[in-house]
Amino acid sequence: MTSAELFVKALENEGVTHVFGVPGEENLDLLKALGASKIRFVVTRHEQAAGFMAATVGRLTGKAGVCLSTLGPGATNFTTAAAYGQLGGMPMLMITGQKPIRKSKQGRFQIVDTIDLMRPLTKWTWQLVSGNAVPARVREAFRVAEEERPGAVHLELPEDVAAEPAEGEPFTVSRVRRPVAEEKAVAAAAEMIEAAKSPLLLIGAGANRKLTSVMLKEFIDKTGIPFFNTQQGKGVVDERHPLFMGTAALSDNDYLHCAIAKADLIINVGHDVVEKPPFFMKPGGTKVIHVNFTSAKVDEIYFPQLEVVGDIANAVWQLKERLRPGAAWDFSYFMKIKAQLDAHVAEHAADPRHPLAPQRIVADVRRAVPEDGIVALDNGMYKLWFARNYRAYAPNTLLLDNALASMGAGLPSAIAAKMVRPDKKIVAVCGDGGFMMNSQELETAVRLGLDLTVVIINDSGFGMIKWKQQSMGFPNFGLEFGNPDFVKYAEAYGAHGSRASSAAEFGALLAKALAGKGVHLIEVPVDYSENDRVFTRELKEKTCLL
Ligand SMILES: Cc1ncc(C[n+]2csc(CCOP(=O)(O)OP(=O)(O)O)c2C)c(N)n1
Ligand SMILES: [Mg+2]
Repeated sequence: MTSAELFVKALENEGVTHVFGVPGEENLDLLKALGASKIRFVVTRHEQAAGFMAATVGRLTGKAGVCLSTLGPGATNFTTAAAYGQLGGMPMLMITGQKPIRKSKQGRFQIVDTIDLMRPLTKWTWQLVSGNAVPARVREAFRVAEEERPGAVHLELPEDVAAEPAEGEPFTVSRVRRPVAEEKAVAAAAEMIEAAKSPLLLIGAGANRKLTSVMLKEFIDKTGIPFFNTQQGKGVVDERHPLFMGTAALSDNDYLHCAIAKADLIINVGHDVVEKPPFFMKPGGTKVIHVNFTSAKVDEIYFPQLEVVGDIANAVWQLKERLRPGAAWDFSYFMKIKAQLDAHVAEHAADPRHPLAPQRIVADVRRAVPEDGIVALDNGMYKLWFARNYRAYAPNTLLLDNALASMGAGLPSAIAAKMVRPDKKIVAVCGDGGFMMNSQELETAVRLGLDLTVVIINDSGFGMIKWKQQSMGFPNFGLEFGNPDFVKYAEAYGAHGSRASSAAEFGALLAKALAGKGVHLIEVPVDYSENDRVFTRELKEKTCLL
């Protein structure tokens, strides 16, 4: 047995089903071992895409997704995906090759210090120097990647180490129960919530765990406390719930912020400060109870007054068991704001204009996608519209990145979602900018025979930055580009291409694509004048209801 074969045995032992990547000659022993295993090796057309796919597998399954690249340029191409997994709290393992470490005929050709390169981007990075260390290092890699808070890890397997004989068996995967919140902390939190007048529950990314989602629903139903979420907390509790107050896609000035300003206490379950702030704390303002696996990272805008640290699902359950309705609880103002927000979100949902209003695009996608269908967003202006206006009905049904907020992940994450959730309808929503950053993966999707719909929102520019530029009063400069003919582009890959030539046609094309086989690309032109009208003017100028 070679170290490479033992490595693959260890991956199998961890339950790995897919490895995504672009191999180089330094990976050939590992590739051979993968070829002989049950694990599916998925060739991608860029390492960054392979990394986004591995991170998405981790996000959807809770088990580290795995990707593979060569040394030097392959490893440097992994860096954005490493940051994506790391900031996004998605467990992933990156494996890179390296020239032989004992004796190399190639001098320093292609060599960068990949271990040091990965250090600031991962939870753990390690070079294997002996085959016999494989079982321990692989187990440690998975343990670290999957442990709260999850993230990226990296192992370097040099060419000579991969080829050498190795002995041993993979380590048994141990089951760990997380420590639970201390009873006194829970009692103090319950007391604070009971004494509040208008408490509000915030659901963040860390609450996106199966059991937590169930507990939160019970907590809300029992207490009647209204809730809102962060972008990465979307869908943890069904957003059709009558107590759902919206998503904090903006940090301030949204309708939701009227409610936040009126709340005297926010019970923050699982929010991670790596996300764009859902609101700004002010000294002497609304108090916050931090409920999370780990203690709060404090800064100028986040300094909770009480912390309940431990397994989140258990903490929410303990709180639910203990809480009695507060004598002064009054949620009537929140319900007024909810009605106002719901009416605002419904505006323009059937707007007939062409190019389409972003609100119409969101509403049409929601109408077309089944309850458990998954929408994977790339990063651009439409992400704000989806985060505010799209109602997610189940956990992980709106995959967006509000941590690194990198362009280019929409299509790769949709591909990965389809691979681990083959029974679900999957739609990637990308801007014309972000799509073109990894559009080569259309070939991967077609080659894999996936049924996938890709929506491209076309404004011939970097719309999000154009909106910011405009709202700063700067002249329009440096943010516009031309696009390929997207219909022909799709067809060149063997995908189906179409263009929405009217507002009504968009919904029809979506329905057809979702019912059909193969990869469907739908180009939809967007009218981004709504960005300025709603975000810069309407929201900033409105005053909160009394
Ligand atoms: C890799 C990367 N580069 C740059 C940015 C900065 N950025 C954020 S949104 C955006 C524009 C995105 O354009 P597009 O994908 O066309 O979406 P649109 O905003 O036009 O809808 C840019 C350049 C980023 N987030 N990620
Ligand atoms: Mg654009």
